[in-house]
Amino acid sequence: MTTTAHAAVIHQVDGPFVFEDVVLDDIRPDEILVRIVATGLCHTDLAVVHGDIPGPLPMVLGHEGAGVVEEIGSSVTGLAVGDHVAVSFASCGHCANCLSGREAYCLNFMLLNIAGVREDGSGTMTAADGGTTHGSFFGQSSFASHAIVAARNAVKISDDVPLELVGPLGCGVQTGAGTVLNTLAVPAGASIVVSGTGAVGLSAIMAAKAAGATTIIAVDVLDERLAFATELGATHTLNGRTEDVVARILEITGGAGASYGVDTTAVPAVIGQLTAATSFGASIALLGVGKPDATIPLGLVSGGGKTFIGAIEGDSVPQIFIPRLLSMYAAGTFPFDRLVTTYPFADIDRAIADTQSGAAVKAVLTMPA
Ligand code: CXF
Ligand code: ZN
Repeated sequence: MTTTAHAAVIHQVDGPFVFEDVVLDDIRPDEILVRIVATGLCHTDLAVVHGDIPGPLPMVLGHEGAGVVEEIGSSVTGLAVGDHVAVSFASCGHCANCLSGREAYCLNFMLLNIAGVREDGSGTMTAADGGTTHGSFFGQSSFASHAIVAARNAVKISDDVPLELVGPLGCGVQTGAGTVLNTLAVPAGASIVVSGTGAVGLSAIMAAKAAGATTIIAVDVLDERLAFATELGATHTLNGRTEDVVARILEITGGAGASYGVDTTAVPAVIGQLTAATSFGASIALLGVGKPDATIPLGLVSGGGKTFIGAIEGDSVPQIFIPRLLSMYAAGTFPFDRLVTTYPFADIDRAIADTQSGAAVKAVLTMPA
Protein backbone atom coordinates (compact mmCIF):
# COMPACT_ATOMS: atom_id res chain seq x y z
CA MET A 1 0.00 0.00 0.00
CA THR A 2 1.56 3.33 -1.00
CA THR A 3 1.69 6.02 1.67
CA THR A 4 1.68 9.77 1.28
CA ALA A 5 4.20 11.38 3.61
CA HIS A 6 4.55 15.01 4.58
CA ALA A 7 8.22 15.82 4.10
CA ALA A 8 10.81 18.59 4.11
CA VAL A 9 12.48 18.47 0.70
CA ILE A 10 15.79 20.07 -0.36
CA HIS A 11 15.69 20.90 -4.07
CA GLN A 12 19.07 22.54 -4.57
CA VAL A 13 22.36 23.14 -2.78
CA ASP A 14 21.92 25.85 -0.14
CA GLY A 15 18.21 25.85 -0.95
CA PRO A 16 15.44 26.02 1.64
CA PHE A 17 13.57 23.06 3.07
CA VAL A 18 10.24 22.96 1.25
CA PHE A 19 7.36 21.18 2.94
CA GLU A 20 5.53 19.01 0.45
CA ASP A 21 3.88 15.63 0.12
CA VAL A 22 5.85 12.71 -1.30
CA VAL A 23 4.54 9.28 -2.24
CA LEU A 24 6.31 6.36 -0.59
CA ASP A 25 6.79 3.10 -2.45
CA ASP A 26 5.34 -0.19 -1.19
CA ILE A 27 7.57 -1.72 1.45
CA ARG A 28 9.71 -4.70 0.44
CA PRO A 29 9.74 -7.99 2.42
CA ASP A 30 12.78 -6.86 4.47
CA GLU A 31 11.47 -3.36 5.18
CA ILE A 32 9.16 -1.65 7.64
CA LEU A 33 7.11 1.52 7.43
CA VAL A 34 7.76 3.83 10.36
CA ARG A 35 5.55 6.71 11.45
CA ILE A 36 8.19 9.21 12.46
CA VAL A 37 7.53 10.80 15.85
CA ALA A 38 10.78 12.74 16.13
CA THR A 39 14.04 13.09 14.26
CA GLY A 40 17.35 14.59 15.20
CA LEU A 41 19.20 17.09 13.05
CA CYS A 42 22.83 16.13 12.37
CA HIS A 43 25.61 18.17 10.78
CA THR A 44 25.72 15.58 7.99
CA ASP A 45 22.22 16.69 6.94
CA LEU A 46 23.56 20.23 6.71
CA ALA A 47 26.68 19.06 4.87
CA VAL A 48 24.38 17.77 2.12
CA VAL A 49 22.34 21.00 2.15
CA HIS A 50 25.56 22.98 1.64
CA GLY A 51 26.95 20.61 -1.00
CA ASP A 52 29.92 19.49 1.16
CA ILE A 53 28.59 15.96 0.79
CA PRO A 54 27.06 15.67 -2.69
CA GLY A 55 23.58 14.16 -2.42
CA PRO A 56 21.15 13.53 -5.27
CA LEU A 57 18.66 16.40 -5.17
CA PRO A 58 15.78 16.87 -4.69
CA MET A 59 16.02 14.75 -1.58
CA VAL A 60 14.41 14.15 1.79
CA LEU A 61 17.21 14.22 4.37
CA GLY A 62 17.05 13.23 8.05
CA HIS A 63 18.84 10.25 9.55
CA GLU A 64 18.14 10.19 13.27
CA GLY A 65 14.54 9.05 13.07
CA ALA A 66 12.46 7.60 15.87
CA GLY A 67 8.91 6.43 15.62
CA VAL A 68 6.32 3.70 15.63
CA VAL A 69 6.21 0.71 13.28
CA GLU A 70 3.10 0.92 11.10
CA GLU A 71 3.68 -1.89 8.62
CA ILE A 72 5.98 -4.90 8.51
CA GLY A 73 7.48 -6.64 5.48
CA SER A 74 6.75 -10.34 5.08
CA SER A 75 10.24 -11.55 6.01
CA VAL A 76 10.84 -9.24 8.98
CA THR A 77 11.34 -10.93 12.33
CA GLY A 78 11.73 -9.41 15.78
CA LEU A 79 9.56 -6.37 15.12
CA ALA A 80 5.80 -5.90 15.25
CA VAL A 81 3.34 -3.20 14.30
CA GLY A 82 3.19 -0.70 17.16
CA ASP A 83 6.79 -1.22 18.27
CA HIS A 84 8.84 1.86 19.05
CA VAL A 85 12.07 2.07 17.07
CA ALA A 86 15.13 4.27 16.68
CA VAL A 87 16.48 4.20 13.14
CA SER A 88 20.22 4.09 12.56
CA PHE A 89 22.45 4.02 9.47
CA ALA A 90 21.94 1.51 6.67
CA SER A 91 24.25 -1.42 5.97
CA CYS A 92 23.94 -4.31 3.54
CA GLY A 93 24.57 -7.21 5.92
CA HIS A 94 26.34 -9.34 3.32
CA CYS A 95 29.66 -7.63 2.52
CA ALA A 96 32.91 -8.73 4.17
CA ASN A 97 32.82 -5.87 6.67
CA CYS A 98 29.18 -6.39 7.68
CA LEU A 99 29.82 -10.11 8.05
CA SER A 100 32.74 -9.32 10.37
CA GLY A 101 30.55 -7.14 12.58
CA ARG A 102 31.94 -3.89 11.15
CA GLU A 103 28.74 -2.65 9.61
CA ALA A 104 29.69 1.03 10.09
CA TYR A 105 32.24 0.26 7.35
CA CYS A 106 29.74 -1.56 5.13
CA LEU A 107 31.29 -1.70 1.68
CA ASN A 108 27.96 -0.43 0.36
CA PHE A 109 27.78 2.41 2.94
CA MET A 110 27.79 5.29 0.47
CA LEU A 111 25.25 3.62 -1.83
CA LEU A 112 22.85 2.79 1.01
CA ASN A 113 23.23 5.99 3.03
CA ILE A 114 23.96 8.83 0.63
CA ALA A 115 22.98 7.80 -2.92
CA GLY A 116 19.21 7.92 -2.33
CA VAL A 117 18.45 4.38 -3.41
CA ARG A 118 17.97 0.87 -2.08
CA GLU A 119 20.75 -1.61 -2.82
CA ASP A 120 19.06 -2.68 -6.07
CA GLY A 121 19.06 0.93 -7.25
CA SER A 122 15.33 1.49 -6.77
CA GLY A 123 13.98 4.59 -5.07
CA THR A 124 11.67 4.60 -2.05
CA MET A 125 9.64 7.69 -2.99
CA THR A 126 8.46 10.00 -5.75
CA ALA A 127 7.25 13.58 -5.72
CA ALA A 128 3.47 13.94 -5.44
CA ASP A 129 3.29 14.80 -9.17
CA GLY A 130 5.22 11.64 -10.06
CA GLY A 131 8.50 13.52 -10.53
CA THR A 132 11.78 12.66 -8.86
CA THR A 133 12.41 13.03 -5.15
CA HIS A 134 15.15 10.92 -3.62
CA GLY A 135 14.65 9.10 -0.33
CA SER A 136 16.59 6.37 1.48
CA PHE A 137 18.96 8.95 3.04
CA PHE A 138 20.79 6.80 5.60
CA GLY A 139 18.20 4.17 4.75
CA GLN A 140 15.39 6.34 6.13
CA SER A 141 14.91 10.01 5.04
CA SER A 142 13.30 10.87 8.36
CA PHE A 143 12.50 14.54 7.76
CA ALA A 144 9.03 13.24 6.97
CA SER A 145 5.90 11.98 8.64
CA HIS A 146 6.66 8.41 7.46
CA ALA A 147 9.77 6.54 6.36
CA ILE A 148 10.53 3.27 4.62
CA VAL A 149 13.29 1.63 6.63
CA ALA A 150 15.23 -1.60 6.12
CA ALA A 151 14.37 -3.64 9.21
CA ARG A 152 18.07 -4.22 9.93
CA ASN A 153 18.53 -0.43 10.50
CA ALA A 154 15.77 -0.27 13.11
CA VAL A 155 16.42 -0.80 16.80
CA LYS A 156 13.49 -1.71 19.02
CA ILE A 157 13.17 0.68 21.96
CA SER A 158 11.19 0.08 25.10
CA ASP A 159 7.97 2.09 25.31
CA ASP A 160 9.05 3.84 28.48
CA VAL A 161 11.83 5.86 26.80
CA PRO A 162 10.45 9.00 25.12
CA LEU A 163 10.69 8.78 21.33
CA GLU A 164 11.60 12.51 21.34
CA LEU A 165 14.96 11.50 22.82
CA VAL A 166 16.12 8.36 21.06
CA GLY A 167 16.59 9.47 17.43
CA PRO A 168 20.07 10.97 18.00
CA LEU A 169 21.24 7.63 19.40
CA GLY A 170 21.11 6.43 15.79
CA CYS A 171 23.89 8.77 14.66
CA GLY A 172 25.42 11.69 16.59
CA VAL A 173 25.26 10.28 20.09
CA GLN A 174 26.36 6.79 19.06
CA THR A 175 29.19 8.32 17.01
CA GLY A 176 30.68 10.18 19.98
CA ALA A 177 30.07 7.52 22.60
CA GLY A 178 31.02 4.64 20.32
CA THR A 179 34.30 6.27 19.37
CA VAL A 180 35.32 6.29 23.04
CA LEU A 181 33.85 2.93 24.05
CA ASN A 182 34.31 0.90 20.85
CA THR A 183 36.87 2.49 18.52
CA LEU A 184 39.37 3.70 21.11
CA ALA A 185 38.20 1.45 23.97
CA VAL A 186 39.36 4.11 26.44
CA PRO A 187 40.25 2.39 29.73
CA ALA A 188 39.60 3.55 33.29
CA GLY A 189 42.21 6.01 34.48
CA ALA A 190 43.05 7.24 30.97
CA SER A 191 43.54 10.81 29.78
CA ILE A 192 41.63 12.02 26.74
CA VAL A 193 41.22 15.29 24.85
CA VAL A 194 38.00 15.99 22.95
CA SER A 195 38.01 18.89 20.51
CA GLY A 196 34.60 20.31 19.70
CA THR A 197 31.76 20.15 22.22
CA GLY A 198 28.79 19.64 19.94
CA ALA A 199 26.53 16.61 20.33
CA VAL A 200 29.26 14.21 19.16
CA GLY A 201 31.98 15.69 21.38
CA LEU A 202 29.75 15.89 24.45
CA SER A 203 28.64 12.29 23.89
CA ALA A 204 32.33 11.34 23.77
CA ILE A 205 32.90 13.19 27.04
CA MET A 206 29.98 11.47 28.78
CA ALA A 207 31.23 8.10 27.54
CA ALA A 208 34.78 8.86 28.69
CA LYS A 209 33.48 9.65 32.15
CA ALA A 210 31.37 6.48 32.16
CA ALA A 211 34.45 4.48 31.09
CA GLY A 212 36.36 5.84 34.08
CA ALA A 213 38.76 8.17 32.27
CA THR A 214 40.17 10.45 34.94
CA THR A 215 41.53 13.30 32.81
CA ILE A 216 38.94 14.51 30.30
CA ILE A 217 39.93 17.72 28.54
CA ALA A 218 37.31 19.54 26.45
CA VAL A 219 38.42 22.10 23.87
CA ASP A 220 36.05 24.56 22.17
CA VAL A 221 35.72 28.28 21.49
CA LEU A 222 32.36 28.75 23.25
CA ASP A 223 32.65 29.25 27.01
CA GLU A 224 29.05 28.23 27.67
CA ARG A 225 29.63 24.93 25.87
CA LEU A 226 32.77 24.36 27.93
CA ALA A 227 30.77 24.96 31.11
CA PHE A 228 28.24 22.38 29.89
CA ALA A 229 31.09 19.96 29.12
CA THR A 230 32.18 20.26 32.77
CA GLU A 231 28.65 19.37 33.91
CA LEU A 232 28.76 16.27 31.70
CA GLY A 233 32.16 15.02 32.83
CA ALA A 234 35.04 17.14 31.53
CA THR A 235 37.69 17.54 34.22
CA HIS A 236 39.37 20.43 32.38
CA THR A 237 38.19 22.87 29.71
CA LEU A 238 40.21 24.99 27.31
CA ASN A 239 39.08 27.84 25.11
CA GLY A 240 41.01 27.53 21.86
CA ARG A 241 40.60 31.23 21.13
CA THR A 242 42.11 32.51 24.34
CA GLU A 243 44.41 29.76 25.60
CA ASP A 244 47.53 27.99 24.34
CA VAL A 245 45.81 24.62 23.98
CA VAL A 246 48.93 22.51 23.44
CA ALA A 247 50.85 24.05 26.35
CA ARG A 248 47.86 23.71 28.69
CA ILE A 249 47.23 20.04 27.78
CA LEU A 250 50.89 19.20 28.31
CA GLU A 251 50.76 20.98 31.66
CA ILE A 252 47.55 19.17 32.72
CA THR A 253 49.01 15.79 31.75
CA GLY A 254 52.32 16.34 33.53
CA GLY A 255 54.21 16.96 30.29
CA ALA A 256 53.36 13.62 28.67
CA GLY A 257 50.32 14.63 26.63
CA ALA A 258 46.96 12.85 26.63
CA SER A 259 46.77 9.17 25.70
CA TYR A 260 43.67 9.55 23.55
CA GLY A 261 42.25 12.25 21.31
CA VAL A 262 38.89 12.71 19.63
CA ASP A 263 38.48 15.44 17.03
CA THR A 264 34.98 16.43 15.98
CA THR A 265 35.92 19.68 14.24
CA ALA A 266 37.81 18.54 11.10
CA VAL A 267 39.74 21.82 11.36
CA PRO A 268 43.35 21.00 10.36
CA ALA A 269 44.86 23.44 12.88
CA VAL A 270 42.86 21.83 15.70
CA ILE A 271 43.92 18.34 14.61
CA GLY A 272 47.49 19.62 14.60
CA GLN A 273 47.05 20.77 18.20
CA LEU A 274 45.64 17.37 19.18
CA THR A 275 48.59 15.68 17.52
CA ALA A 276 51.05 17.85 19.41
CA ALA A 277 49.22 17.53 22.73
CA THR A 278 48.87 13.73 22.78
CA SER A 279 51.47 11.36 24.14
CA PHE A 280 53.95 9.07 22.46
CA GLY A 281 51.90 6.14 21.11
CA ALA A 282 48.56 7.95 21.48
CA SER A 283 45.47 7.12 19.43
CA ILE A 284 43.49 9.94 17.85
CA ALA A 285 40.07 9.45 16.29
CA LEU A 286 38.99 11.85 13.55
CA LEU A 287 35.21 12.22 13.28
CA GLY A 288 34.54 15.48 11.44
CA VAL A 289 33.74 15.68 7.74
CA GLY A 290 37.05 17.12 6.55
CA LYS A 291 38.10 18.72 3.31
CA PRO A 292 39.62 15.95 1.16
CA ASP A 293 42.95 17.79 0.92
CA ALA A 294 43.31 18.47 4.67
CA THR A 295 46.73 17.44 5.99
CA ILE A 296 48.09 16.25 9.32
CA PRO A 297 51.70 16.84 10.39
CA LEU A 298 53.29 13.57 9.31
CA GLY A 299 56.51 14.27 11.17
CA LEU A 300 54.63 14.13 14.46
CA VAL A 301 52.85 10.93 13.42
CA SER A 302 55.93 8.87 12.58
CA GLY A 303 58.14 10.42 15.25
CA GLY A 304 55.41 10.10 17.88
CA GLY A 305 54.20 6.59 17.17
CA LYS A 306 50.68 7.93 16.86
CA THR A 307 47.67 6.18 15.42
CA PHE A 308 45.06 8.20 13.53
CA ILE A 309 41.71 6.51 13.10
CA GLY A 310 38.94 7.75 10.85
CA ALA A 311 35.89 6.43 12.69
CA ILE A 312 32.34 6.16 11.39
CA GLU A 313 29.31 5.88 13.68
CA GLY A 314 31.55 4.94 16.61
CA ASP A 315 32.15 1.48 15.15
CA SER A 316 28.68 0.68 16.44
CA VAL A 317 26.47 -2.27 15.74
CA PRO A 318 23.31 -0.27 16.49
CA GLN A 319 21.23 -3.24 17.68
CA ILE A 320 23.87 -3.91 20.33
CA PHE A 321 25.17 -0.46 21.12
CA ILE A 322 21.97 1.60 21.33
CA PRO A 323 20.41 -0.68 24.00
CA ARG A 324 23.75 -0.46 25.84
CA LEU A 325 23.62 3.35 25.79
CA LEU A 326 20.02 3.22 27.02
CA SER A 327 21.07 0.96 29.92
CA MET A 328 23.72 3.53 30.83
CA TYR A 329 21.09 6.27 30.54
CA ALA A 330 18.76 4.34 32.87
CA ALA A 331 21.64 3.88 35.32
CA GLY A 332 22.31 7.63 35.27
CA THR A 333 25.79 7.37 33.76
CA PHE A 334 24.95 8.63 30.27
CA PRO A 335 22.51 11.58 30.53
CA PHE A 336 22.27 12.18 26.79
CA ASP A 337 18.78 13.68 27.22
CA ARG A 338 20.53 16.84 28.41
CA LEU A 339 21.79 17.46 24.86
CA VAL A 340 18.32 17.60 23.30
CA THR A 341 16.22 20.67 22.44
CA THR A 342 12.95 19.90 20.65
CA TYR A 343 11.35 21.95 17.88
CA PRO A 344 8.12 21.39 15.97
CA PHE A 345 8.91 19.97 12.50
CA ALA A 346 7.53 23.17 10.94
CA ASP A 347 10.32 25.10 12.71
CA ILE A 348 13.16 23.26 10.97
CA ASP A 349 14.76 26.56 9.91
CA ARG A 350 14.89 27.77 13.52
CA ALA A 351 16.34 24.42 14.59
CA ILE A 352 19.08 24.79 11.96
CA ALA A 353 19.82 28.39 12.95
CA ASP A 354 20.10 27.39 16.62
CA THR A 355 22.35 24.46 15.70
CA GLN A 356 24.63 26.71 13.67
CA SER A 357 24.78 29.45 16.31
CA GLY A 358 25.45 26.94 19.07
CA ALA A 359 22.19 27.77 20.91
CA ALA A 360 21.11 24.12 20.50
CA VAL A 361 23.44 21.17 20.99
CA LYS A 362 21.16 18.55 19.45
CA ALA A 363 17.99 19.80 17.81
CA VAL A 364 15.22 17.23 17.55
CA LEU A 365 12.24 17.89 15.30
CA THR A 366 8.93 16.59 16.55
CA MET A 367 6.13 15.62 14.17
CA PRO A 368 2.59 16.86 14.67
CA ALA A 369 0.54 14.27 16.59
C1 CXF B 1 28.63 10.44 8.69
C2 CXF B 1 29.82 11.32 8.62
C3 CXF B 1 30.33 11.37 7.19
C4 CXF B 1 30.58 10.00 6.65
C5 CXF B 1 29.38 9.14 6.75
C6 CXF B 1 28.87 9.08 8.16
N1 CXF B 1 28.20 10.32 10.00
C7 CXF B 1 27.07 10.81 10.46
O1 CXF B 1 26.37 11.70 10.13
ZN1 ZN C 1 24.64 12.02 11.39
